[in-house]
Amino acid sequence: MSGQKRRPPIVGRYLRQEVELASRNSGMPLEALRYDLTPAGLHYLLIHFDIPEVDAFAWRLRVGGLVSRELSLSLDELRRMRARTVRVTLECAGNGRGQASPRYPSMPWLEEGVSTAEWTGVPLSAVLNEAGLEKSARDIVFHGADRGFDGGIEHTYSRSLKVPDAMREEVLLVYAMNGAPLLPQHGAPLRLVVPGWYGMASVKWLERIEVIDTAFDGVQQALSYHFRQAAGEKGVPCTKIRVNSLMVPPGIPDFFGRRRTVEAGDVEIFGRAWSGDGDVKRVEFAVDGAWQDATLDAPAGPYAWRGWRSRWRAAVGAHELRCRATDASGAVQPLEPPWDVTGFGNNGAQRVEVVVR
Ligand SMILES: Nc1nc2c(c(=O)[nH]1)N[C@H]1C(S)=C(S)[C@@H](COP(=O)(O)O)O[C@H]1N2
Ligand SMILES: [Mo]
Repeated sequence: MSGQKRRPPIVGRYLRQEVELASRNSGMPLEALRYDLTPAGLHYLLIHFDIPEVDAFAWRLRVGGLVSRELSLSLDELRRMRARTVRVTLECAGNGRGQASPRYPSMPWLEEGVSTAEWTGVPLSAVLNEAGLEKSARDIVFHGADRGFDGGIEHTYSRSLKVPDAMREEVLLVYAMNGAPLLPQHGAPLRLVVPGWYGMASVKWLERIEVIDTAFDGVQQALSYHFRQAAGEKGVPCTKIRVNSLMVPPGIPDFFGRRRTVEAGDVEIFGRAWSGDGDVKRVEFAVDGAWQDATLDAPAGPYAWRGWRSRWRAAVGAHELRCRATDASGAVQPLEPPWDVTGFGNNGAQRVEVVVR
């Protein structure tokens, strides 16, 4: 499947199809970086097909395949199980794609495909233990209720995890977001949340869990969501979120083009940094290429973004502000977008153009 022909890259203007995708899949406005927990209505969205119609009363989660006991669980039955809440920063693997040139024709995120919520649900491991995995179990497949075409192939949105990744205690079957019932656009009545991994792993509108003894070869697993230097390569699967950071753009924006105007004097810059591969250890902030360490807020949990701040003495003129984070694995954000054929994993340092008056 990896040899499948993909769409050719684009240099220049956005296509009508990209604008359509961008209108359906809203991003988080960068000023919402201020909230520790992104209000549900400001949380970014990525919906490949249509939001499916699901009747929560008739709905059941089916668990089958290589298990000792097949399960069929209602929402009430899941709600009666021991619940857990985890604060998680989700980021779309395609975040930043729209800044690369040439770019891959898909959702043209600039940098707003990231948000943080508190997700409540049942640990996936509890349900899998209840079903009892057979010795031969290799992949756990999660099937959503949504269906469509990509690259000419009709499929249901389905993704898999290997058994050790699925059994991590913080991987949840989620029915509530920020303390309220899950909204239709975020996967109601039940979704998977895989903390630390790019968003594609967190399957929404979950209907069926299937345990298999082979490597799952669905479109969203085996064809899409791979880092590739060149088209046609097998590639490396997207998993953990790369270290990344953003700032709230200071001052006030222009309606068309969003260039910032800032008053001269002391400006407090605030932002967030996150990584799926260890805690954020350092954030640096730069004005016109002069880097300095920012001050980190207290960590907000192993899977949530961390606040940072820096003071800027803004002098009259045009300036470029940037930020970059380093995580516990030693990874640092690159200054330019790392190359990837389909535009995944762009954690290149943010650029904010401002005019100080
Ligand atoms: N069933 C299903 N699950 C899905 C998707 C989808 O299109 N269908 N999109 C995935 C992608 S690519 C991302 S980034 C996250 C986005 O979750 P959110 O819309 O709740 O922010 O959901 C993931 N789960
Ligand atoms: Mo995504």
